[in-house]
Amino acid sequence: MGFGNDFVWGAATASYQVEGAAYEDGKGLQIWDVFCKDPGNVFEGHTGDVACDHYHRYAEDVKMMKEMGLKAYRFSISWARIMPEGTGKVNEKGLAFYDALIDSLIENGIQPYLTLYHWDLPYELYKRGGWMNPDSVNWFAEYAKVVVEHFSDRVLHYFTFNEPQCFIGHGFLIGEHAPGLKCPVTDTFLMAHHVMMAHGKAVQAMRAAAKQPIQIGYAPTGSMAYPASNREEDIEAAKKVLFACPEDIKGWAWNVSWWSDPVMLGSYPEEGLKKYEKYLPAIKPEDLKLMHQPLDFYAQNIYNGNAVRCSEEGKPEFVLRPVGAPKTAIQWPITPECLYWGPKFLYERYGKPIYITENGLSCHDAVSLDGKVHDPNRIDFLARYLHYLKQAVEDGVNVKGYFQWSLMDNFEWAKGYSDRFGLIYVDYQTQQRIWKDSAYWYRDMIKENGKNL
Ligand code: IFM
Repeated sequence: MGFGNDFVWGAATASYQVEGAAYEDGKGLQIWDVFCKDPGNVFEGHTGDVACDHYHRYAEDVKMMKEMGLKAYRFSISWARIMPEGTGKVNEKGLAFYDALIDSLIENGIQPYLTLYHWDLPYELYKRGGWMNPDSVNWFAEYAKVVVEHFSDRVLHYFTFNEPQCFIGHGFLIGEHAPGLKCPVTDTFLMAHHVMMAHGKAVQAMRAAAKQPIQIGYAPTGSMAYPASNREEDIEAAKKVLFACPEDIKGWAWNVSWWSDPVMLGSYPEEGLKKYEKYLPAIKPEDLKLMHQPLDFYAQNIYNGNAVRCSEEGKPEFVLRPVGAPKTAIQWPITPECLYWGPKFLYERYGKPIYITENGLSCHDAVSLDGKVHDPNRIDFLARYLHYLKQAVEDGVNVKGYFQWSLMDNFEWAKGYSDRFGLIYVDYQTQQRIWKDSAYWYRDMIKENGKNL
């Protein structure tokens, strides 16, 4: 068995992390353009002004994707590039860039998978209150309509939001990401409510505007939980933890069920409604109805997880990782099991085909004396994680595709260029792309459709 012949092997990026051309061709400002200007916000004052210069080098990048055998490329649209003020006027030059990228992908046999929002809120909308403003629901739907009207003759797969956990949690609660605010918890629940309504309204607008049937999903993230053993009690304990609502209120956004239940099931989780009661906005039945639009698939970004067991008292408890357990350069734990149990639990709960829309790691990559980039740790990571994903598929989890994060090294938000997540190494001084060993490994793995995993 294993992966079906139609399994979608891909790689992902996001607009601000790779495009550059931050002030070109009529693009409007977005919150990261502004945030990066202030000393101290981003590692060593890095910005995404140039990033990987994908805006000018997309043709070369698509060529690499083809050589790698990618079936699909997941990228995001910069909202402010095509609607400089967020609403109203459309910037034809912005559309032209994505037209050229999409056409080039299709000519090379690579399916475009388009994310509407990967964290770069137009600055003009931020000035109007951003996600705090109830009008944000309509702004996002208007933008979604423009995108689908224009691209749905060629693009069939869409994601509304990428990782709402991060852009609300890191951006508006902890303040480590743009726009760098530490808002009251109450405000962040209101923003989350609007984001999920915006998702729903956008889905309606997209279906109405589509020139042919399109497929739409949603791409949240979260730490997975996996059982410490195959005991039934441990499996149940892990599942409980995965969908639990965190106690730590400042960490509430790091939550799977709060962000996914309304969208996938039409209700907020009971546990969260009780726990977070004093912070919540008025929740109207029609809001939940709007959030809960029929979707074609569920997507999840999965990087790591925690082992959980059932304690002697019958309660879920985390199992400490052994001293010296492996971790990535960015200090995230390496826990391949999460790519079996995460999709399995999510599929059981939400019942939709699943895409893994991000998975990967940063390594301390460097060009060696032989001019190559040797990254055995990335190959080992991928082999282990994909082995578990394959098992999930074999056990009946309907996984449609997998997108490696990331196609190439890029701007890692507050960490600037200090963390390298790519299959392709980018020399930021010359913009030279160098295939890491893992890129060749990924190419070969795709060629054999994961048979040797
Ligand atoms: O680079 C990010 C991406 O933008 C969102 N998901 C996690 C990646 C690695 O941190």
